[in-house]
Amino acid sequence: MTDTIKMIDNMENPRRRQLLAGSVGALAAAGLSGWSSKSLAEEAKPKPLPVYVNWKDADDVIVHSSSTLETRREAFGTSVITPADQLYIRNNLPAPDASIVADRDAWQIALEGVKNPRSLTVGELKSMGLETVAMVLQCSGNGRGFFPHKPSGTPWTVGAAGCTIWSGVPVRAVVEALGGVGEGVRFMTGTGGEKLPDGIDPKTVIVERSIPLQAMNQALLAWEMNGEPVPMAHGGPLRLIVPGYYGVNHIKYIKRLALTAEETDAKIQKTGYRMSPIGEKGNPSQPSVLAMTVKSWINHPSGAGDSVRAGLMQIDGVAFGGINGVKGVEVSWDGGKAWKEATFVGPDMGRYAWRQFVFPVKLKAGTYRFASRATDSQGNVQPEARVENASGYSNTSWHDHAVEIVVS
Ligand SMILES: Nc1nc2c(c(=O)[nH]1)N[C@H]1C(S)=C(S)[C@@H](COP(=O)(O)O)O[C@H]1N2
Ligand SMILES: [Mo]
Repeated sequence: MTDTIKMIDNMENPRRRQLLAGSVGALAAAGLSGWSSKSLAEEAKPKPLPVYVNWKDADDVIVHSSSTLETRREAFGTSVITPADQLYIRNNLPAPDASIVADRDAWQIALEGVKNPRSLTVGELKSMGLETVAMVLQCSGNGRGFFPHKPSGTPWTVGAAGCTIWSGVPVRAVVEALGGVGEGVRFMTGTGGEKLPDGIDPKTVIVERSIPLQAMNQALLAWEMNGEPVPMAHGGPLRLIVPGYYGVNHIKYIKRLALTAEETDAKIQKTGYRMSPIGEKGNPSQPSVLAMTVKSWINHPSGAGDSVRAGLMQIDGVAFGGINGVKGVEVSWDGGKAWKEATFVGPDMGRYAWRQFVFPVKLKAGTYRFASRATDSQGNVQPEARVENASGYSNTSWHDHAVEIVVS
């Protein structure tokens, strides 16, 4: 027992070691021979948090750019729910001004494609129904960093995802209150409330996504995340939540929800977020990035040169089914030759949430390749291979997500 605890203590903060190793590497790469305190400090400095998310935990996130923040792999795993200050950020347009959350209840959303279309305020929505759902919010580009053809876009590894709790009114309750679904409707189309840049065709930049109408059954218009008013950076005052679907479909600061006969012709739908063959541009005949499929990964040890002492150790990670629930997860320590069932720990927060798993293992000195492979409630097994595609979407490959650990 004591040994186990010591072992875990050793692994406690691999991040700090990695940061150190990283800064030395950066110095070497920059070819800095002479020592100067100024260049040392500059080279070691990670990008600062952008102002609109300066409340994030700087130790737990990687700042890729002002519109992309990733949760560090080592930061996951202490609780099922990803705290707001660790959760990733992805903005296709600059984030709106903080003034949009000054009077949250006054925010308006236009409801269209129902029998009685009208605008409603968040204040009004709050009296129309209330449901809560725990779900994995995951960018479709999560895992892009593992694609060998280096797609353009943020090279996320595992941290463009989090498990979050959302509260709001079910979309179907709002639609019913407005007389029900209009004629010929096949899609639910949400529009983001960002101010669009002047002098550009709005269709090329607007965040507007169409989702098959059936997703309406589990969708919410949410004003709370993890028990707090939704932070502006995560879509406050009001966000469309579509459990089981990739992140891009969860429209932040939503200003219009339309039930439509056709998909929007906004670029983000028409040619963006398509599973296009490598070397080809996106087009509407290719599958759009919609429902998520079964996936898991190991968070501790986190790889990246993690060095752990021989003996008994605990492996942990997360597993989720995407549009389905998750049924189980196996772990391999030899790169996927042998597999053993891992144990889920902590609460089961429902079909759309992830579950944490643990796998105690006793290891001799050597190099190991740990992988995890989840199975969903329908028996679908997380695949070994990624589906190759130009933009690096939907990577669920267990092989790509494996971590190499040196035990000494
Ligand atoms: N209005 C709006 N909604 C949006 C986006 C955006 O840029 N604007 N980005 C989408 C993408 S690609 C993702 S992955 C998620 C990111 O959500 P988060 O920043 O709250 O983590 O929001 C989605 N919804
Ligand atoms: Mo995304």
